[in-house]
Formats: sequence, structure tokens, C-alpha cells
Amino acid sequence: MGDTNLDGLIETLHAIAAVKFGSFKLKSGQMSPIYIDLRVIVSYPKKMTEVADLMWQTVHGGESKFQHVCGVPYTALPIATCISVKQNIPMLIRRKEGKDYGTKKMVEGHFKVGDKCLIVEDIVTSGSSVLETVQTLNNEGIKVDQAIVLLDREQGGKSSLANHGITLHSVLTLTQVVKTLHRMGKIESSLVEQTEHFIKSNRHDITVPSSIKTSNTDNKKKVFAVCKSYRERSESCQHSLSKKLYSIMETKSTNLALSVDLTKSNDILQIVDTVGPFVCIVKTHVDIVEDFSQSFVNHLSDLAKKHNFILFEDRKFADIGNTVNCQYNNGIFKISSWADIVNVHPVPGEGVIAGIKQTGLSLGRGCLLVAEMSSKGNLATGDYTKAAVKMAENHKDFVIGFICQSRLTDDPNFIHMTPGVKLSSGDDALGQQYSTPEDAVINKGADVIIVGRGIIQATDPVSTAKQYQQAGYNAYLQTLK
Ligand code: 5IU
Repeated sequence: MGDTNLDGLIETLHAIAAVKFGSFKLKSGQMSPIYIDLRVIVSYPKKMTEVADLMWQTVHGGESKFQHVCGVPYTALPIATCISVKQNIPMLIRRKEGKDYGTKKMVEGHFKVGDKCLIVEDIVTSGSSVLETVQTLNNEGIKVDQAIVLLDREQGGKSSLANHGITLHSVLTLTQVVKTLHRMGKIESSLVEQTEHFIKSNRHDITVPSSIKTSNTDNKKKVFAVCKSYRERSESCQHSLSKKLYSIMETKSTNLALSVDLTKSNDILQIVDTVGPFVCIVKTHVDIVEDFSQSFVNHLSDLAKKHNFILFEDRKFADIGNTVNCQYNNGIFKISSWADIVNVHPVPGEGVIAGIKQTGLSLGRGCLLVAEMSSKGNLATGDYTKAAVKMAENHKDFVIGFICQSRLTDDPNFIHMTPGVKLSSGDDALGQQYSTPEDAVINKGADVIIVGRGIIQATDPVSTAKQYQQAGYNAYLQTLK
């Protein structure tokens, strides 16, 4: 037996075509047998207030718990307004337009640091929209530990939010909607089965985008899968270097980058020659090489050809455009003459990219932005990371991706490379934080894992590199399932 209130609500949602059946292409590209569009509810004010009342009742005993309610833009805004007016709880409005964020007020309404806010949303799939709103509120010092949603699609949002310390209350679930409509004779049992099958097979999938870090957790448990083979990724990206990298990853079955942080050129060349077959990238810090010479980079470039990998100088340029251009081309290292990829800190602004690009573009080089770091207490978070993504988007002809700790964008042009990887997680004594290859690829959305000491300090670097290659590649295969 169903709850009569809820039965009535489900019947109404079906009648006003907020719930439709058929074959629908979702944003993710997946085909769904059911489509839910709660935006139409604004045309039925009475229903909208009923929905708002039901949602409020579902949170239960909330009267004194929240100083504010805040709707996730846009569909939930009128519902949040109804709750605010009826329950006499002040509302907050989260601005969605991020254009001038940093300078513009992101939350409208009066509040105090430490105030608690209830999030109101229409539908939750992955939970990512709720988390974006939570992050904006958290940035202002507003606390969030509960969200109310009219409908939970049961595709992982509840547990993803729980991982961020947020309890999700829902009035309805997708299963409940289809079962009720079937009981009422409105849909065939085959549709119930199709929907249940759809929910089961799409439970994991969802991107919780970028750098969303709420104040409740350190956001370690994000769920992500790119779900595209290296071959497909190679086809969908623009830059010739990205295409080459994905094709190497495909051919050599590896997403492993070796960070060869050694100080003697012979040691570097020796390990690179033996580990080369298992990696797609060799990453250097040439300024730690005591006996650096032109012949060393010549040998390194020969090994890159011999073993088919790409050279990445982890220089992390971070000055004004003119200076980084000089640093890139000159001095004893002449980085632009041999490194396929370099990285830059976005802190100086777009000039840092322009400075490298001025020389690198015509040489077919690429650049990565350090959008997040693996070290404890680093400042590359939140709006900084978002601004890095924007910067990258403005220079797609040259920026091929990010050094990061989470999936920052679904744009296929950007490769996500994640350092701080070891077979067992933990820290070093100087603030480095490690996650496992599986965690980096499956949960953090890394395309490439960067491993240094895990390999170069191993007693048998070659067999250890193979282990990392297998772990990283198997994790990638799991994301394709
Ligand atoms: N590296 C990091 N974390 C970062 C960035 C770069 O570890 O956030 I940006 C570099 C530093 C080192 C390598 O060269 O990646 C990781 O080495 P280990 O695997 O030995 O910690």
C-alpha cells in the first residue's frame, strides 16, 4: 500500500508530464526509459505549494535547525521560496553565474558565519549540483549538513552526499514512482523492469565535477568514470600532442608517468631505459641534475623515441609572461628545445601561458596547468582551481590538461594527470599525500598517474613499474565497464 499523499503527488506528476516514459537521451549520452522534468511545476502553483509542504515535512523537526533555506538554481528556486514563505525561514540565493566570481557576491541574503542552511533541490542524480551550492555557501562560512529533494534518482547521489557529510532526505525515489504508477495501472510492468534495470546499471557512473570541496570532508570519495577508451579520447581531442599521448597509452597499455627525480644523468638514463617500455611519459626536474648537459637531453630524447614516450619537464613556471618565456628558452636547460610538455602555475594570470605559448605553439609543444596539488595544506583549491579551468579553456590550442587531484572538466581536450600516487596510500615526512593507482584513476578521475619514489626507490624498479602499469591500466579498464 502506498501513502495516499504520495500516491496523489505521483499521479499529478505523471498527469502534468513531469514524469514521461519513452526513450530519452540524457546529458551523459545514456538512454533512459524515463524522463523527469520538474520545471513544469511552476505552471501549477497549488501543486507547487503542496510539494513544498511535503518536502518540509520530510525533513521533519527542522523548525529550529536551520537559519536559512537555499534552493539549487534554477528549478528548485520557486520550491525553496514556498518553503521559506510558509515556514518563515529566511532564504538565501546562490548565484550561479560564475563570470566574475571572486569579485562578485555569490550568495544573496543576510546571514552570519556559522549559520545553518537547508538545501532544497528538485532531483538528485549524482549530487553534483547540490555539492556546488554547498561549496558556495561553505565559502561564505555557512554550514550545510542536510538537503531535501523531491525525487532521488537512486544513482549514487545519496552516498556521494553522505561522503561529504550531507544527509539527503527525499520525498520520492524513482523506483517508488514507477511502482506506484504501475499499481495505478498507468504503466506496463515492462516499464517498471526497464527503469529498475536502468537504475541498477547506472548507479556508479556520475561525475562529481571538479574541485568541489565542501567543508564537511576533504572530498576524497568522489565517484567518477570517463567511460571512453584511449582511442576514443584520442579522436575527440584537438591537440596533436594529446592525440599522440593517448595513442601511446593505447598502444603500450599504460597510463603511467615516471617521475624520474634523480640527480645524476647516468642514473636517470639508466632507469629510463629499463622502465621506458612501461610508461607513456617521463617527467623530469632538470634543475636537480648535477651534471646536466646537452648530451644528457639528447640521450633522453633518443630514449623517448626508442621506447615511445613523451617528455614532460615539471618546471612549474610561475612568473610574468616575458620572464617565463626567457626561462623556457634560455639558460643552460633550453627547456623548449626538448620537453614536449611543461607545466605552469596559474597564479600569475594568463600571461604565464602566453609566455610559454609564444615559443611552444609553433614547436608543437603543450602545457599543463597546476590546478590542484597533492601536498598537504596547499592553496590550489576552490575558486583558484576553477579559475585555472577557465584559463585552460581560453588556451585550448596550447593547454592540454591539468595537474590535479580530481576530475575538473569533461572537456575531452584536457588530460588529467595526478601525482602523489603509490601502491599503498599514506604521506611522506614533508607533506606529500599519496593515493593508490585505483583511487587516483577510479575515484579521482586521473587519466595519467605520476609515480616517482614508488618506482625509483624500489629495490626492483622495473618489476615495480610493471606493477604500477598494471594497477593503473586495470583501473582504467574498470572505468570503461
Ligand atoms: N608533484 C607532486 N604533487 C603535485 C605536483 C607535482 O608530487 O601536486 I604539481 C611532483 C613532485 C614529484 C612527483 O616530482 O610529482 C611526485 O613524486 P613522488 O611520487 O616521489 O612523491
